[in-house]
Amino acid sequence: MMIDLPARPFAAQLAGDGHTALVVIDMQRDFVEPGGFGASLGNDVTLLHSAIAPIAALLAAWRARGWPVLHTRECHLPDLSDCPPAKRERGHPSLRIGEPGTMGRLLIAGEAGADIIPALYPAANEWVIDKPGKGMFWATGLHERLQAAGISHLVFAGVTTEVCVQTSMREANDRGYDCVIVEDATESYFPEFKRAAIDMITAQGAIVGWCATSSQVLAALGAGKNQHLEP
Ligand code: TIU
Repeated sequence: MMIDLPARPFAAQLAGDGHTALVVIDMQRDFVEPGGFGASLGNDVTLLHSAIAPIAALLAAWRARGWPVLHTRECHLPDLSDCPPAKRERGHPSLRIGEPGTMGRLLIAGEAGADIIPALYPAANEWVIDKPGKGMFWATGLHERLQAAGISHLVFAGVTTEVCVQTSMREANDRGYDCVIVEDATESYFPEFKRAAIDMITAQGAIVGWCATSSQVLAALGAGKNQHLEP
């Protein structure tokens, strides 16, 4: 069963019967809360907060259907053996990956900051993919898991639009998945970069994929407004 979805630049389809996964990228305290990695780079983390309620609504709709949900976390092993020096040494952050912040060591698996924010915390049956890169396929084995689960379509939410969301969506597109980014369920520290990333993704006949709003996705799923949850 295919589900029609009004979208940009033209109508899309989602695969029903659990073949469309909701992908929530890196809604971690380290990006969304003060004192984490995002703040260490000089960013205003409050710019990401408007995505939380739309993501909660999408999670509720997927959970109500028993459809697959996957959450990613950008993080590294405590010994940093999976963190290339080029990544750790880049730029002039106030703290580097692995250094102690107010939520533990920045972007280190198992630390409080690397975990998902409470409002969007994964359910026990949902996939949680720890990824050392910006993209969700590098060094994760995710493609094989998605293939084994029969997942053909991916609906993207999370942060940040032009970094980990865009990288993951491009990687997914190259692996043959049909991808939709949910405009109000993704955010960036740079509003102009969010706009540009979505424009790039959808240009040239949806060259990377489609863009829809959370209301369009929920309506297409028949979820209706009563599925909206407060964060
Ligand atoms: N800095 C920034 O915009 N993003 C990241 O470093 N990672 C993610 O996007 N998750």
